[in-house]
Amino acid sequence: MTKRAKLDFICDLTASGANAAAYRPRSLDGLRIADADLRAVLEGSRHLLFDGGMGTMLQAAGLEAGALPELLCIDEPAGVTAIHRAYVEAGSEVITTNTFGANRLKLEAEGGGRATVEEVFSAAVRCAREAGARYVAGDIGPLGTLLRPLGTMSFDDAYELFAEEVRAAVKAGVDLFVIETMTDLLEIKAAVLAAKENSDLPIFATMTFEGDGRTFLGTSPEVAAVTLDALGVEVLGINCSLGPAQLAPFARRMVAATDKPVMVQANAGLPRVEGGRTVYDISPADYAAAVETMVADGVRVLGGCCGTDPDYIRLLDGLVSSRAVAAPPAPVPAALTVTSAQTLVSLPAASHRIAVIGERINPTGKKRLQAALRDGSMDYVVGQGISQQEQGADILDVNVGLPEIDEVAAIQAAVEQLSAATLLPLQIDSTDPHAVEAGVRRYAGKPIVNSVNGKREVMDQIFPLVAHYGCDVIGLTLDEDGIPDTAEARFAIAERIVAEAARWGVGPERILIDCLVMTASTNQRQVEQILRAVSMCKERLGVKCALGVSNVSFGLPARELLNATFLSAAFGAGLDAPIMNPGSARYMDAVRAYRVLNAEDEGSAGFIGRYAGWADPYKVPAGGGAAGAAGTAATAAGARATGPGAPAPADEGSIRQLVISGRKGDIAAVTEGLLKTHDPMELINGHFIPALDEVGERFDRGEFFLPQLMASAEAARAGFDAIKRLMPASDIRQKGAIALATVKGDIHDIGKNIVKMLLDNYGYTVFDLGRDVDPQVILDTVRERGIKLVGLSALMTTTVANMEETIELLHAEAPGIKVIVGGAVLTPEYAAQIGADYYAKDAAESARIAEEVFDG
Ligand code: B1M
Repeated sequence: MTKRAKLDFICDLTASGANAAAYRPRSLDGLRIADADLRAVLEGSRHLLFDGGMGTMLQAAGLEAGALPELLCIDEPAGVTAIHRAYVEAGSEVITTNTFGANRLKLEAEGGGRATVEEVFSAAVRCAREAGARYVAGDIGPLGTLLRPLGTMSFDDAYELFAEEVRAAVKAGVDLFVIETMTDLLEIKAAVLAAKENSDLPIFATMTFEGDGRTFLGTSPEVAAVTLDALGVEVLGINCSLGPAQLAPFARRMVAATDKPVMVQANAGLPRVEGGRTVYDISPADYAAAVETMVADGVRVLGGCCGTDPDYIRLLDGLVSSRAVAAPPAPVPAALTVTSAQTLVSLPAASHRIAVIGERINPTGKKRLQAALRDGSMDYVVGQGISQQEQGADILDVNVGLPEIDEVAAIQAAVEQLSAATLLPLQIDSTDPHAVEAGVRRYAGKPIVNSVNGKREVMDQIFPLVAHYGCDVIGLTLDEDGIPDTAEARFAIAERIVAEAARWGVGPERILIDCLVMTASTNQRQVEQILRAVSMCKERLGVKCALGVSNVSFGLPARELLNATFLSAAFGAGLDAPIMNPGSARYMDAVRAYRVLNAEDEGSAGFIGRYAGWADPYKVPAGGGAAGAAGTAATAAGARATGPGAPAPADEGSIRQLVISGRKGDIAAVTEGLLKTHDPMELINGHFIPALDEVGERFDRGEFFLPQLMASAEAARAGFDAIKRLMPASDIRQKGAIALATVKGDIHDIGKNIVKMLLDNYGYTVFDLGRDVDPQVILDTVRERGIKLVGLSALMTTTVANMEETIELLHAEAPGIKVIVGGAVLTPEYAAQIGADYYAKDAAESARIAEEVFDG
């Protein structure tokens, strides 16, 4: 039986303490490590040499890969073994099995179900062993399909596919795993957990970065290093995509972010197609020279990826022939680190830095949020996340616990959707360990768990989860006797929490102690005790401190004034992470001002940018007189407040804002309101499209990543749906039939859908063939329906070639057909060049052209 059969199973056993073994802190002693040399590698004192590319070698050997190269392990074992052997002879200590795509999905879809996962791994390991491999690495590549929310596959299904590979590899006798070429942090997390929970072998895990230093989904080398390290992999690093010289700066950044050994398997450069063959430009000598600098920078595990062959490996063997590491790298300075797939928040142990934890996603006392959670709607939760990000939060607390809802399901949905719509790391907040596990397990990043406390039962439930999933944790200073009154007694509980955490391998740098704020109206003398407790914990335990700030003012007037004053005092006592409403301009003023005084805002640049020209409500009027009255202050602060409760302003500006921030929940109502006074096409051309353009520009500048592009597209689509519902139907029907499609390889369909909406409205019968449409499907439709006019859309330079191919096919096979092309990437000249009959710059133009074709 596997260690993880089902989520409840793990949690329930953990709750009773019986499953502690499944969650024991990962250490080298608990692993099955082939020999002392491999152990030395994992300890960072020895180099290790992998092999190089497999695909290019298969081609060079004349082995026809057919549908899936992995099947060659069964069909052509001698050929695969010969390639492995060439690498062994060149010096490779690790041979990677030819199983990159050997998951059930691919074996069924592309391999025709000819072999099972077990059969492929068994044959692959046999090939590697027969070649004389010293160590055999079970190779696991991406599943080839996107995980939710970007794609359709669930985390749990991805996990199960990877677990099948892991079990098959273990049965076949691998010595370690190499999980590689991953671009999605959530997918690599599923693979790592599958390896960790279904084997006791070392895990090597690498991600693939683009030239801008981010993976396809926006993960940086630092985020990858911190998250994979926290998950417990033994070796982490980079593979594929670029040559070693281009990857060297990324490798350096990884080495600076983790104490684990770093591995790099670069390509022999970016692949180019020349005369129908894929070629790589970097020679073995140049490759080795670039790898040498990486070795000097602290990279410990070497090898090659696409385009490399035994000649490259032979030179790398020469580079690290003694295998002894020249000098141990300096340890990475301790810090509390929290990540999302795109963002790293780091609070160094050696200095005082502030991270604001947004508290608004918590149903306590919030009727709208409670109602949304009861309805199962996450739009409001996502809106709160986006607002807090815009207001300056660094981390989002996520609490969706209501007695009458399924909290496990709700937290999964909230985590999934917040990860898609915001860039901020999350803090999973629940008193139910099942909900905590459901949230942290499926989160693409290293979250904070809120919270553990000094109660034995709670520590037994929460620390195993924190250890297993590599999280940070908030420790509350309360225990079976409640919250103590004195600073000393609070400190004593914190000390117990830190000691228990150590048993689970969770060091003080991963802990935030919350000394629990009491209200000044009933416990006035406690405020000083709380601040003293913060100072004691900071100075003596080496932890960071969090506080829920606003409790201090319950029952008193001018709460924001008291809270902001307390916040400043708490910063002085050492508070690192206030849990607060970033929508309060007053609190954020205090945070930004403190960041200047704390030398955190270097050169006060952030402060000056924000406050230069600020109309200070307390400014003494010229000529003397009293300082601003409280009323003035409240008005001024209110004017700047962008609190989450504030309704979305119903003007054109808000369409732009709603699309850019990806709020699909509010956009329909705002659009409907504007349609009362605006022409639909004016809204589309004047507001929606410029907003999408701005999103595209931010994406270009690297300020936005794919999840945000997606969220904006969905918001725009929700607005267009509202326009479509309300657009007056045209009187004239059935003027002619038109087929519309976004061309093969391109999934952008917003523009095409607008064109369809307008042409429908002009009375044409539109056959919308969707997006990513094969030329043959368009031709078949044209023939079946006797269509005279086709509209093609393409938005990427890479898909214009497919547009040209479609036009050629239509003109050749359906004489007399007319083709209109459109899409932001096209120009009239280019349209003519690829053989289009018409170019439409926008939807209105396509209606004019249709009129010419049918009536003209
Ligand atoms: Co993508 N994307 N995107 N994207 N995306 C662009 C196009 C991009 C320019 C952004 C950028 O880098 N600045 C860039 C292309 C770069 C290039 O090749 N030159 C890009 C990229 C790179 C990508 C990905 C590769 C990102 C990645 O994964 N790393 C990926 C590609 C996936 C694929 O297609 N294989 C990708 C994915 C996505 C989302 C899924 C997240 C989403 C699309 C959602 C969807 O469409 N369902 C998306 C979005 C939203 C955009 C931007 C931001 C907006 C596109 C849009 O809808 N514009 C875009 C940046 C930009 O264009 N500013 C960008 C508004 C739309 C109304 O305009 O389609 O031009 P448009 O339509 C107009 C006219 O052109 C004309 O009428 C329309 C209405 O007036 N028209 C026709 C269009 N088709 C017509 C057909 C006709 C007539 C008129 O026939 C009769």
